[in-house]
Amino acid sequence: MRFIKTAGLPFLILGLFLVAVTSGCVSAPKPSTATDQQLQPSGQLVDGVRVIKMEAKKYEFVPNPMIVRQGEKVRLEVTSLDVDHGISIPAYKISRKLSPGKLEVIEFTAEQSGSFPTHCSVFCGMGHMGMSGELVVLPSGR
Ligand SMILES: [Cu+2]
Repeated sequence: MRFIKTAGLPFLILGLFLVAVTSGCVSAPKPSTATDQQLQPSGQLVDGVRVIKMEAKKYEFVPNPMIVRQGEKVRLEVTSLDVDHGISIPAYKISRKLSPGKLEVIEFTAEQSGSFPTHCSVFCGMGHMGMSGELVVLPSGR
């Protein structure tokens, strides 16, 4: 047991964590982080599709971050409330122009987990460069 008490302990914890994650076992002990508890998927599930109604306006996206689960089919329903904007999520090869008042529907499958930057892709004014956000794809195996 001396091995476990010394250098082995971090690896033991990591191993348990990996087993819990990869097995998809909900009840297995797993280090709980603030992130796990705070992040709830955005929008709602409609017929198995994660539907998120989004607004773009000077100079933000709402909601931000958008949170989905890995493997989900996602439908973003995005509308600009003021001027021309764009929404770009490079990691998912998504780029769409947003005209004021016009609903844009963007569909994709959240295959890759992680945190991915999003940004406005159409110049919209002085705050354009700061108009960014984040897509968070929670790993499956919750
Ligand atoms: Cu912009």
